Amino acid sequence: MFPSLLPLSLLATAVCALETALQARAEPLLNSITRSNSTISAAWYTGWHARDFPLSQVSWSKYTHLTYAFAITTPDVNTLALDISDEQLLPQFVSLARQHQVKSSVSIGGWTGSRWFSQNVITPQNRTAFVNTVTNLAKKYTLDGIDFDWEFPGIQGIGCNEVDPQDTNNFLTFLQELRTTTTGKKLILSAAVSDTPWVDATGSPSMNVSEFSNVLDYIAIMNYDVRSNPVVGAGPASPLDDSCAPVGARFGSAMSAVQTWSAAGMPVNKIVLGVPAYGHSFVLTSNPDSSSGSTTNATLSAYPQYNPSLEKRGDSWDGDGGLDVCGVMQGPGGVFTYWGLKEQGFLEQDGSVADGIKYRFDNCSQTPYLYNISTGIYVSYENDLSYAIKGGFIHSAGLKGFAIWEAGGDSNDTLLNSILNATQYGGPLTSKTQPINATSSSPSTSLVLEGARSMWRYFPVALLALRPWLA
Ligand SMILES: *[C@@H]1O[C@H](CO)[C@@H](O)[C@H](O)[C@H]1NC(C)=O
Ligand SMILES: *[C@@H]1O[C@H](CO)[C@@H](O)[C@H](O)[C@H]1NC(C)=O
Ligand SMILES: *[C@@H]1O[C@H](CO)[C@@H](O)[C@H](O)[C@H]1NC(C)=O
Ligand SMILES: *[C@@H]1O[C@H](CO)[C@@H](O)[C@H](O)[C@H]1NC(C)=O
Ligand SMILES: *[C@@H]1O[C@H](CO)[C@@H](O)[C@H](O)[C@H]1NC(C)=O
Ligand SMILES: *[C@@H]1O[C@H](CO)[C@@H](O)[C@H](O)[C@H]1NC(C)=O
Ligand SMILES: *[C@@H]1O[C@H](CO)[C@@H](O)[C@H](O)[C@H]1NC(C)=O
Ligand SMILES: *[C@@H]1O[C@H](CO)[C@@H](O)[C@H](O)[C@H]1NC(C)=O
Ligand SMILES: CC(=O)N[C@H]1CO[C@H](CO)[C@@H](O)[C@@H]1O
Repeated sequence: MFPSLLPLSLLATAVCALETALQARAEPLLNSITRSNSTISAAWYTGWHARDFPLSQVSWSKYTHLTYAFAITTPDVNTLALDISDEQLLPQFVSLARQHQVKSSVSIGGWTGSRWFSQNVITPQNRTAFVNTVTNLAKKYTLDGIDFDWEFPGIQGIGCNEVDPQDTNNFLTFLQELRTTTTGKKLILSAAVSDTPWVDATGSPSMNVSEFSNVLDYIAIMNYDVRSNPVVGAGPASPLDDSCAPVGARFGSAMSAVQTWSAAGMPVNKIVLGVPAYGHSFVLTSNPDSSSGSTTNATLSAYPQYNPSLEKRGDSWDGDGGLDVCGVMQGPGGVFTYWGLKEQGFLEQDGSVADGIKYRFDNCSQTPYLYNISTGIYVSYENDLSYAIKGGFIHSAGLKGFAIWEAGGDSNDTLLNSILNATQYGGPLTSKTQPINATSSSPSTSLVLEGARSMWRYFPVALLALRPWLA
């Protein structure tokens, strides 16, 4: 009996190894990628896209945090508004998140929902009332966190927000008070921010935000919707770097944003990089292909001339335009989600560039562009490569992680897998992914105004809005 045991156990070992090998082959490495406990992998989930992107399609195991958008501010400091459909969906969102050990937050504000932040925090009485309103929301839905997406303290956003020079100070005082409450102590508090710090009472980016870092768990820098300059040409909407961009086209980048925020006292390990799962399109006014028909990508110009007052509808999530919450008529957003680029024929199902579409990877911004020469449509977007490079930057700069706007924009987890892997293990080596030093001069106010804007992303009605980056 005994001698036969050895061969049997060897056989078992061999079968086991074979099974493992087969599994590895059957299951691509990408599918084995999961979240890490040491970095944040986050995304916003939008209630208004729930029909097309139901909760069941969320890749819960790859996220550490998911944020439901949005609860919006109202003229009544005692009320934060949720759509009726959100009131129904939010409990399911929270429950699914909990089942998957994902932290759930609700984001307050957004491009169209920030109108009343200012007066909600403007006096001690209102701050106390608003602290109550926020903690009640958290308790009602048993949330792990609250995300503040005030666009923007001290700066007019969509056009009809209440704004006060003391907004940033009042916001801080409000957060400090929130932290003194039993509920507020336990909440994960985050803020979605632009490429430059909130402005101080003089309207300049704050030079010292260290007090915010004491009350917030992290900030998510919205390095997207970065505008283009019609004089220079259509550029990247989410550049990793812009120090190498043409003069007149430097409106903020992931690297400049991290430098500026950390120089103002926000520790890099409290900075999450916000990344877009969508691209912006432009209608070109000249052929960017100087080779007239040759297949060489390299002849495509990086900053083609475009018509700043013309925007065509992007994918099926993009709107045709209409009145925004301020009553101003807006055209279509010209926005394509990553899957929308497949839907609209720019990309193949596997993410490769479709026949007849031209592709360029910009080595300054480290982002790709697509061109349909026959329609003159140019799209600045994100792919697995630009996401891997951004993930590599997060890794080498020691940031806290990433947050994707929005979970439903990805396709087959291509973008998510790429940034998740690179955030944990490092990205492709480029000159852009080296650690950066947090020493930066103070940016100009215009940079804030022109930098990462939020626009269309927020709320159904916001889908109608936009194009302010053209302003
Ligand atoms: C991550 O954290 C979860 C929950 O705290 C724990 O169950 C799991 O073992 C951790 N995973 C790793 C790889 O540390
Ligand atoms: C405080 O909140 C109330 C109720 O929401 C609002 O009517 C009032 O205008 C706010 N106070 C200020 C000074 O804005
Ligand atoms: C920033 O503000 C904090 C708290 O007020 C203070 O302790 C710190 O010295 C300030 N940092 C700089 C560089 O001024
Ligand atoms: C153009 O870019 C596409 C997409 O990356 C690539 O497949 C193709 O090989 C490139 N063509 C040339 C001539 O470099
Ligand atoms: C480019 O646009 C034209 C006109 O809309 C369209 O017919 C064509 O299919 C597009 N090309 C690709 C590769 O999608
Ligand atoms: C981009 O590539 C061009 C051509 O290879 C090179 O001259 C330029 O220095 C590169 N720029 C950056 C920022 O790496
Ligand atoms: C993950 O990142 C490592 C390091 O950059 C790379 O070698 C590997 O190919 C990546 N894996 C996947 C599945 O993308
Ligand atoms: C960053 O700082 C280190 C140490 O202060 C210095 O040696 C290095 O040259 C700096 N790197 C850059 C890119 O400025
Ligand atoms: C390459 C790949 O796996 N593509 C799939 C992505 O997902 C869609 C549906 O969600 C499939 O149709 C594609 O085949």
